[in-house]
Amino acid sequence: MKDNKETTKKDKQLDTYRVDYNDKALTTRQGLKVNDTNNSLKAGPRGATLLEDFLLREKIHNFDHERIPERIVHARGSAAHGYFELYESIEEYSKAGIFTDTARKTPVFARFSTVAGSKGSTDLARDVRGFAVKFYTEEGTWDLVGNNMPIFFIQDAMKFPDLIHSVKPEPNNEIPQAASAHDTFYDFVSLTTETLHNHIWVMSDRGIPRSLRMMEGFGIHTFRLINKKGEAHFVKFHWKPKMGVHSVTWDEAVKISGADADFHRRDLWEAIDSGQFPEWELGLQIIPEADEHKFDFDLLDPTKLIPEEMVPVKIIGRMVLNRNPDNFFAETEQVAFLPGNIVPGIDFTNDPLLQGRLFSYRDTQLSRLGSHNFHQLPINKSIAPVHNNQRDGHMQMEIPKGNTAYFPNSLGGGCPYLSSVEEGGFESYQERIDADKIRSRSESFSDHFSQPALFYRSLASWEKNHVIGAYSFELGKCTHDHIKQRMLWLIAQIDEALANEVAGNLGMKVPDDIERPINQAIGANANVEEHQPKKKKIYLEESPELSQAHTKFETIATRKIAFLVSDGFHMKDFDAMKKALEAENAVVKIVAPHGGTVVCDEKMEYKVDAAIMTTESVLFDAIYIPGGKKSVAALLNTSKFTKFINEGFKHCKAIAADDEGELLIDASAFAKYKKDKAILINKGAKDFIAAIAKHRNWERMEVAEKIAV
Ligand code: HDD
Repeated sequence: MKDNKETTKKDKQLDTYRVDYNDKALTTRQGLKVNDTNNSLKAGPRGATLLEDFLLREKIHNFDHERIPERIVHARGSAAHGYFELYESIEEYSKAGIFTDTARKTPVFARFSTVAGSKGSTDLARDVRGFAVKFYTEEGTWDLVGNNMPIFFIQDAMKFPDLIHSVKPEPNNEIPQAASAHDTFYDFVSLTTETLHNHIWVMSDRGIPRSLRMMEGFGIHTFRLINKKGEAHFVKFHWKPKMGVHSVTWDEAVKISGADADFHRRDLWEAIDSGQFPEWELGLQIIPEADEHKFDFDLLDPTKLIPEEMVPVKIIGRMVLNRNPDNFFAETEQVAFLPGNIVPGIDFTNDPLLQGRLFSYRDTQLSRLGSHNFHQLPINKSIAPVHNNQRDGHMQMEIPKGNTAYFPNSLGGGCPYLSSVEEGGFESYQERIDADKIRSRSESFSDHFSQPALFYRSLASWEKNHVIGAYSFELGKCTHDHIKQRMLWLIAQIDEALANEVAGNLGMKVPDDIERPINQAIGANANVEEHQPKKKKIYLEESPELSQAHTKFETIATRKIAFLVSDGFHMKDFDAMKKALEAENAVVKIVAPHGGTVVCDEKMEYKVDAAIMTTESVLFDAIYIPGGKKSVAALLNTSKFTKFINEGFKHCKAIAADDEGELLIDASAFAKYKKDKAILINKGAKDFIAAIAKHRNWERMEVAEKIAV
């Protein structure tokens, strides 16, 4: 492994907890050396087993308690260590050390997750992805707990349990796992129009990323930055992946879930392990306080984004993930993110979703991790020193000295002492509030259609087709017609053509009108028409930044290319292509009719990476078939190779062949589409590399859909 030699302060701290079992004797938990861990203590070889057996009791007792409750949402996750570094100080906006000191490398731990599925569910579920980053800053820990979509489903934390109960498996039979395509979710969505914006993002390609390394991250809420003078600016946080934003198709997602349910986890692990460190740039949308009411939507409404064309994203630094965890449980499972963890220079706003989160995360760690001392676990421990009068409780790991545990005190010399703002003491932003206490929602939160419509308008035609497919699949899985009808009517408020396409696939018609969903959030007595105007506001015709067609297509690093070969393949073709791809840091894998080795026409032996029966086309980004009569004849003899390339074509991937390799294409379902610009026969490595960098040839989609595999 190409490890990053620089160790951060956090890494040094973790090192004091790491235990290496190499060359060590097996012991009990008390350090007693053990001479037999295979047999229990018995009265005679055939028993009875004796209660005295403390070795048996300790081993079984520990095993019985190995599991902790999984996270109530975001249970399935993968994480890595790394660092954040700042390109330029933004001291005019924030006094946070992480945003002013360009000499620092702030250690981070980032965890990516799906939302609905259990800990052991597939990575490729259609879902939002969590994007949580723990910054171990010199001034204390800052957690930016976001998602890969810039908006959320609901506007008020009060609705979170309802949202999650509707999407999770249904309570009577615990079906379906890691899937939103069921009645209860659409019952809720169709009655809660504020969900439509986040929902259409999930229906888009953003809901099925190619890799955790190829998705954006967003802080979602509007936060505040505070500078040294105490002045505030509103801010939205963005993570922009260096590799661009790329996705798989739904057909691939379904098949990957069967072929390799750990596809994203493995991809992240292998990239870091091979020294191809994933990287994101941190960007800010900064809004002066004076502009708070300048927009057609409310900055405090987490179901709204600020189009980048209206407020550009200012790139200020980068995060690099360069080290895999040593232990999944101790690090990835025990890490506890709290949106309430902030540092001087960053502050909250009155976004009602954010305010509720400030309670929920600390609370949930208690049932998950079992003790309010979870901040002392190595992965959660701050690198800034911790001194306070909070005491005791389950699993206290420290030994606070002295006889005072209160403030003020004189017996302890007044310690631990308070810090002024100048000395780094945290002070909340002094926002003036003069209001009645009411249980209600602001009128400014009531437009639920304009932004999903903007999102849909901004997509490329192939992205729109994917959205149609996703809605059709999801609603097709619902069993109640009245739920489907409500959804169709609502989709029509976003885009009528979209709703008509989906209705056609469902064998239904878009209803002219429906019994209006009474949005409980706004109030049962509210005039729904007035609050959710059928006529959408168009404050921007399109926002190109929302489409993946405008992402980066610069690199093929870490892309996986399947080389289909059998004995007798042309070594010259093979070696030249492999060398060219590996020079770009792509990963070449030999797929052959059998495991073991294959022999080329020059009698050299090559190790097979995967026998065809153990792998699938959906696990690769592109396919290459070198020449060699005998080799290609063997591929033609094993029908799964034809299926392999048919699927590659269907999923719009680049396919290259040299010499006799073309015969496999001639035998495929797409033989008549050889002129496709990502089918490269005897074209050399350069064109193949360019086609792989494009991720997919989406222009092929119309014919690709006709390929039956
Ligand atoms: Fe949440 C976990 C992201 C709203 C309650 N949430 C959790 C994680 C992410 C998010 C990424 C996993 C963190 C990890 O890797 O450990 N959640 C969000 C975003 C939201 C959001 C971006 C809206 C903008 N969440 C939200 C609300 C509530 C919660 C409104 C409750 C009122 N979320 C939780 C939780 C979890 C959680 C139940 C489960 C595990 C945990 O906190 O640590 O407290």
